[in-house]
Amino acid sequence: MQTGIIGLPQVGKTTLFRILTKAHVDPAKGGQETRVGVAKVPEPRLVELAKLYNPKKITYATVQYVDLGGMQKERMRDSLASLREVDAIAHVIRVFDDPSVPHAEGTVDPLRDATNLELELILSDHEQIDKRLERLEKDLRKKADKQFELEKTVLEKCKAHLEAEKPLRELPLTAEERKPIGGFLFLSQRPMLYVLNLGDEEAGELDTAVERHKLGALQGRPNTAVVAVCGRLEAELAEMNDAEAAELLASYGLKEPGLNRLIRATYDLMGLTSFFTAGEPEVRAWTIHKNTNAVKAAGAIHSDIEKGFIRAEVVRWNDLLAAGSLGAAREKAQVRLEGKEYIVQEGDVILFRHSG
Ligand SMILES: Nc1nc2c(ncn2[C@@H]2O[C@H](COP(=O)(O)OP(=O)(O)OP(=O)(O)O)[C@@H](O)[C@H]2O)c(=O)[nH]1
Ligand SMILES: [Mg+2]
Repeated sequence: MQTGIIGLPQVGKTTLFRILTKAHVDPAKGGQETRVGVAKVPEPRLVELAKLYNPKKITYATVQYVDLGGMQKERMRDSLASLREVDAIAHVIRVFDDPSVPHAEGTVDPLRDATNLELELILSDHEQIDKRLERLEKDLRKKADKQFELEKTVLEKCKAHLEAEKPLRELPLTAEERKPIGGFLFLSQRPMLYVLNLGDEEAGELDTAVERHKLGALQGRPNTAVVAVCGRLEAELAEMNDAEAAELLASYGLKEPGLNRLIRATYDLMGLTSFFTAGEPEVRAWTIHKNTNAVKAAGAIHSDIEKGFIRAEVVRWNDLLAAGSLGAAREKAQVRLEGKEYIVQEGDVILFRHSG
């Protein structure tokens, strides 16, 4: 699962990418190159669980980010084409004011930038739908076909939605409607994370950034999330040791880096969630799609465990912590035996029993 980082030139994409993925980025390479990196999903509960097991290893869940470079007007088409590969989009929007950093549009106007880029996605999908509809109509004139009829109906519904300048991620579709258009990689259908890149001076007021900058229009929409970060400040944090970073955060009245919230928001938008496994060798978070059943979740660990699945022993992470060990949790009847169809819940600690 990949999230593509996009935005106008010089809004702070690479700064964010670098700190998200702790990647070393050669500044001399400029803004045009695509970079892929992996970010750890912050999970304080893993550290808590590790206190029970003293494991050799703690393994975090990860998400991949792709820095797609700036969306210059003249190469918009190329930029959009590379977006088809990603599962979600993080649009970095410049809110910080800094005369030494040039702005592609001349002035800082976050809502304008968000709206304009959204329109590009909408136009690209509209064009793709128009082409497909033309083709479908031709084929349907030659011979009736139920599948094609259904596809046409759904595409027309999508088209009307796009013509109202609304992205497809906000169009509710039934499972049946989704099927015939599943093969199209519509851009405006991707979950969208708006990343507001604020100036350092706003670090203490991240929670109210949306209101202060009158960006309420971006919030509360389906398959969309908004997070505020201070890109440059976060970059400074990333260079410090833990104690220094904690001190700087505290001086701004912050408990954790904004990046943690950003990564969690991405994870959530992509419909992902985690369960844990815990033992002496390793305490680990595993990534699954929400609403995954136990046998499929076992497959996230190893296909052999999925194949030989007998049952899952499941305990809530906080019950396990409070009990102090799996044995103690069993005695308190907090460990449930679940079968293949059990829907794994966020924060479950699972021990899979399997044959082979
Ligand atoms: N004042 C201020 N400057 C920032 C902030 N975030 C990034 N910058 C600066 O803005 C400039 C561009 O940052 P990048 O991260 O390279 O931006 P980009 O979006 O990757 O740029 P391109 O790849 O060229 O499109 C750099 O000089 C950063 O130091 C911020 O929060 N505040
Ligand atoms: Mg860049």
